[in-house]
Amino acid sequence: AAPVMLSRFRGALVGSVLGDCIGGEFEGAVDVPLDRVLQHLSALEDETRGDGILQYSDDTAMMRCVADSLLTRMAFDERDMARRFAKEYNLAPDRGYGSGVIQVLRKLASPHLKDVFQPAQAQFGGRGSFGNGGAMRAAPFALAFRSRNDVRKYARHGAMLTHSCSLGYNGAMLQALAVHLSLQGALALPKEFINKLISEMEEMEKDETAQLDAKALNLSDFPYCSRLHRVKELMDRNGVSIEEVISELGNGIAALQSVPTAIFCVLHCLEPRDGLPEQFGGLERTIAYSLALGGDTDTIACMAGAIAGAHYGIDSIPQSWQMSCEGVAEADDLAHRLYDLYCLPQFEE
Ligand code: R7I
Ligand code: MG
Ligand code: MG
Repeated sequence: AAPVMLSRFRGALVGSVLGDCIGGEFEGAVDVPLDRVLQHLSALEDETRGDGILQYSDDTAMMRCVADSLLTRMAFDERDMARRFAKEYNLAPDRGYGSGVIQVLRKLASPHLKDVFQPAQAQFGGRGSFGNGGAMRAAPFALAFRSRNDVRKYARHGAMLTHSCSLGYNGAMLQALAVHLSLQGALALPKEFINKLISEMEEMEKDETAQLDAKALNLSDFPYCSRLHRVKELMDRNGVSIEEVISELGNGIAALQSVPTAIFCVLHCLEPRDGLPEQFGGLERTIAYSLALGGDTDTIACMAGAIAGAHYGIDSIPQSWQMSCEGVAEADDLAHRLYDLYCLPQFEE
């Protein structure tokens, strides 16, 4: 039976934290043999290691700021969200933040700052960051807002607090929309799911700024659309190798090289796959597969975990995995509260 909505909400945020914590092991690794991934995952069943042994990184730290802000303000409030990012960074600066974004976070801490979007705009010679830091924390926007328009709009604004390049915030919108569709059960029809994402991104990438950024960065006109078309081709292909996925989609720290990749991981793992344990459910397969790609594993697994968790629900996540990761109980609590907010009629608008 399809999971109920609350279970999907919990699956999305817990799945995201799990991907971050479990994926941290291989972040930056070039070659990750599947054996090593499976070894790492089976070690999670060892109860003698202690609870919450795998720590979360900036991905989860910032996701929690997004959720806390939306819950406290019961709306998107850019100043409040910016303040939470800065405060969180100041309290725990060693969570593995991107080397550029820490400058933004320091500036956001200033009480004299008038425009909270300005520090992000000053990044990388004025174009802004195209890193995946906006996308990695985008899931709560899909849980807080019902209308697709709001999910789009606020996921974009939320990302722009640190990522003002269109490649950065469009990646965040794509991730939030993937979670939004998954919550609604759209992954039951994988082809339609990817087609919907492609048509969403066509609208976004028509935008003049997006076109200019793509040109300036020597990319094709519709960079996200073209990656999503590759995702679709790879879905149809039999026996696609890890090497092909990496060369077609990427596994890097840029949003363009990781958001479509995370979406592919979810789609590819809807079915059992050779090399992955038979007893694994879909969410376990998705996280295992994301890790095997190497590169930005914590973030790709975090984004894939959010989309997959929204599809399979909380009951698909092994207790031993939940016990092994820091911050699972807090993520589960945020999911419950976002669900209550989502159910409020006055927040629907
Ligand atoms: O995007 P961001 O928050 O980093 C997120 C990643 C995730 O993998 C986390 O798990 C964490 O490890 O970091 O941080 P940014 O500093 O904005 O971007 C990340 C990196 O992308 C930067 O440090 C740059 O190396 C690169 N980058 C760019 N390089 C050149 N020109 C991002 N934008 C640009 C650019 O415009
Ligand atoms: Mg990280
Ligand atoms: Mg990362």
